[in-house]
Amino acid sequence: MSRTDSAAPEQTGAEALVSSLENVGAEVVFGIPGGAILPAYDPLFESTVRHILVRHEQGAGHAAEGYAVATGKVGVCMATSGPGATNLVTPIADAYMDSVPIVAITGQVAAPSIGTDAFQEADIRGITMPITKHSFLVTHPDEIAGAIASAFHIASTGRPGPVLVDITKDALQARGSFAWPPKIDLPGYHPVTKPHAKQVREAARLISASRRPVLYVGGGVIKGRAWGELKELAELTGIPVVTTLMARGVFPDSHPQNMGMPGMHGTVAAVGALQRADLLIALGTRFDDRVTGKLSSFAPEAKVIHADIDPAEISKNRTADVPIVGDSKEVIGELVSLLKSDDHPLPEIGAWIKSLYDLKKRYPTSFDLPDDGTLSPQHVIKRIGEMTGPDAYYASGVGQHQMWAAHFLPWELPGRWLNSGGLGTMGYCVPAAMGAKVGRPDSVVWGIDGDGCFQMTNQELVTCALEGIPVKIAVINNQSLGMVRQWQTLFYEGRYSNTDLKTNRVPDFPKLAEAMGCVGLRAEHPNDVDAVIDKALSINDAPVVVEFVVHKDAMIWPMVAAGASNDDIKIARDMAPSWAQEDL
Ligand SMILES: Cc1ncc(C[n+]2csc(CCOP(=O)(O)OP(=O)(O)O)c2C)c(N)n1
Repeated sequence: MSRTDSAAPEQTGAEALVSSLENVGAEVVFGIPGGAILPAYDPLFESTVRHILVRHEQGAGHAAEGYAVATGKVGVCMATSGPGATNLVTPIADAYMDSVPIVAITGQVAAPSIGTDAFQEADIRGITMPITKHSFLVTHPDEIAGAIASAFHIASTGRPGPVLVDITKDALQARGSFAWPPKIDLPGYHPVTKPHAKQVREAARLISASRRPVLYVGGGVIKGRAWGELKELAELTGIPVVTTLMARGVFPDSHPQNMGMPGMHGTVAAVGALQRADLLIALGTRFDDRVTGKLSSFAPEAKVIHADIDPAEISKNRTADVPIVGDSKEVIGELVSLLKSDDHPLPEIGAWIKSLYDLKKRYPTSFDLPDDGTLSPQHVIKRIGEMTGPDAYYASGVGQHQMWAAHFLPWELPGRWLNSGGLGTMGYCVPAAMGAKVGRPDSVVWGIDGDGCFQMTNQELVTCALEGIPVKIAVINNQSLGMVRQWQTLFYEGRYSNTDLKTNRVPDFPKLAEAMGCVGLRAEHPNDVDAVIDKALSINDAPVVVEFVVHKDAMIWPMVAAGASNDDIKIARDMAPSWAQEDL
């Protein structure tokens, strides 16, 4: 990029920033102004880019994530220097862990003041270095267009992720030349998308020879938009599929070959399939500890084909027998072509499939209704899904309600599920739902939140009310930090240290909702559930919060205790599945 392009028009850095956002196709920016970023807000006032004024920068970051996940486009958030920037740290880390393409733009103190402990100075680039895919510190107006164009390119290509653009105030104020498109100069950044043909052939050979293969499918297959290829591969070969927390919906739950979600709270069929497999075909997934349990005892008899766009993932946790670096759409597409040819016969897996279908039938995802007339959280979540349908977008917080949502919502379509899988960020739900609704205004967007999580970021409902973003939030109120309480029940002899939120009436969630400009509803009895969901679905001109007062002792099952082997999965307290019946 040239700093002396005489043909380029003169603009301030702030104008260059806004022009760059317009040129790169950004539709919306979630943010809050402040001193260092203030120059940028002046041209933004008249821009075609919509700015949504959030109530907390964490909300801006999660909203950018929600927008990105729901649309497949890059989400943008903006904050001032110092505390504005540090408030973005959690969503940036969240986006990094879950490979979500966002660009975070922060104001920085003027370049000569950097390092002087100037007012609201924070080295946000240094702070976020380990949790960004890349970051820029821009100190000259001529560099802004290139930094923004590069940031969008890096965030959205290869393995997606967050990119920070920190711009000094003097760079925003000074005049410089603006040229679009800028030259993007990223030496060394060439994500590999096309897999190595020899590796794919080797993978096809292993698949042909396998007798107990499993397609272990992660979020990378959604990011690669490879669900069509996945369905073709699964149906061509008959190989059973497990979909991780990040991949729910990439393969329909109603499909007989779908064994469900693997891992700590996975189904018996999914966990059992992985443990007994002789071949894992791992696609866009990272052998997360929540999936593998005790790594040394994970899938002990399996060879591993591991395909991922990020070479750093391959053999990170589990050594791959056949590593494949490439885009999931290309990898799966090429596997399908090979397995259709005579050189690579389809595997003989009839006995394996039959045994897994039996397992799935014997251990379906189910729950018991409380016998004291109180609400079952699982029933509530299931009914929300059944009454709303699979085409809606569903965000969740973190905790028991997240795991129930992962099991009981209708996961039939890809890209409808927004949750914080890697970082496990309480407070993700409300702002992520807001971002999703901004990106998908014609779709129903539900947030399934916990009473604990909701109290971390619910102020973004004010933003939703004022900006005309009619999300629907279900607060699953079990009056406690339920997931932590469950661990205390199981591993700390029921000593409930600091998990009782006492949220039976404080806060009064419907009143809080009304105070924020939303419609507030409540259901306390099983008979109220359908009526209140119906009512929520009928309101489309305001955000709705529905409090469901549920039984506080409901637990999420199945469960593999932290650090335990997946072989020790329990279907209820002290109840293990009867593996003896599995003769594989
Ligand atoms: C920011 C943050 N703080 C703490 C935790 C630890 N944590 C995980 S789940 C959970 C409880 C969540 O409670 P709630 O939102 O009521 O959901 P529930 O488990 O009851 O469904 C806590 C405290 C976390 N994941 N994130």
